[in-house]
Amino acid sequence: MSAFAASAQYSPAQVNPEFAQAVAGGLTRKGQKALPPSWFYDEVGSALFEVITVLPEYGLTRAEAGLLSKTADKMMAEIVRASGRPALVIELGSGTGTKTRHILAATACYGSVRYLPVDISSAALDSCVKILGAMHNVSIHPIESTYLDGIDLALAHRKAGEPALLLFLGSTIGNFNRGETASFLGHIRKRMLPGDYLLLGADLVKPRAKLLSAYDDPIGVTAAFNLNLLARINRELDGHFEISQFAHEARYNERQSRIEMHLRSRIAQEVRIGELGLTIPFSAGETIWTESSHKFRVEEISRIGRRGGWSCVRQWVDGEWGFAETLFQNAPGPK
Ligand code: AVI
Repeated sequence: MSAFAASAQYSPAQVNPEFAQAVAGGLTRKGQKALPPSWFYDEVGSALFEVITVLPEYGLTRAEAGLLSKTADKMMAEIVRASGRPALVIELGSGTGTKTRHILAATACYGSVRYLPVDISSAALDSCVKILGAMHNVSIHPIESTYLDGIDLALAHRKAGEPALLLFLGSTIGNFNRGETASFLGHIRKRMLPGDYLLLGADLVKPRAKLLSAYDDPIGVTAAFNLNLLARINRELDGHFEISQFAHEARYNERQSRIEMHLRSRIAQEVRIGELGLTIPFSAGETIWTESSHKFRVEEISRIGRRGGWSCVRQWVDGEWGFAETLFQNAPGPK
């Protein structure tokens, strides 16, 4: 692609100041260049992620959907018996909400439900409304926001005495730094009331080869998902990345039990980003770290929740792929 072709797609009307700031900060920092994974999900990235979820090598989403379809009715009966019907279901990083259907259907059996998906991607929220919009007894109120602000906005919909159920599915918790997970769950809990629930989906540690093919699939969908971040910079920030001069790379860090995704510069090059007024130098082989995807042990998940102040109610495990769904409650007690 020529520099002209790269900037020809650029549309100045699209500049998002937070994206501009994240790119400028991540590409000019000393040492390892990095971009936060939350910026993967523009319209193209969200569509590519949907394709990833049906790849034979990426069993995560299928495993979670299978677990939820088997357990949602029993889980909801247990919640209703203990605390009453959760008329408010909030989901963080909802994506298109496909796997959420099982939970909503089980909840809607007991009466009407207000479903509040929270996502920073308007594209993901649009398809969530399309996919789940026609469910019986379910009204959808999408919230385009970061997670913590989104929870506050969503909880403003609570009527007195209603328990809320917060969903954090798809192992998005794995995209946080390990040191931040317990404190993030603690920040969530402090926003909620005693008796509220959290359902957390987390991918489990599994053999290196299985993980590497899940994050470096043979037909290159994950590579396209990763490289789209550079294409997004071209489109939205007048970037001049030659996409073919970067390669997708997935590494497994055994010590940290995490997949690390990088974009490797194939040559020494300089890349101009017009909207930022920056020219970014790359040495041959240098990488931009774009995502960490942590994998957990079952007992580690309940421990992290407890460190965030939650009580573990129950866990369900899919042993075939290796995925766990954990139901926590914000038990009454000291805040
Ligand atoms: C959204 N998140 C949990 C996915 C994951 O597995 O970490 C994103 C993803 N990255 C590459 N493939 C899928």
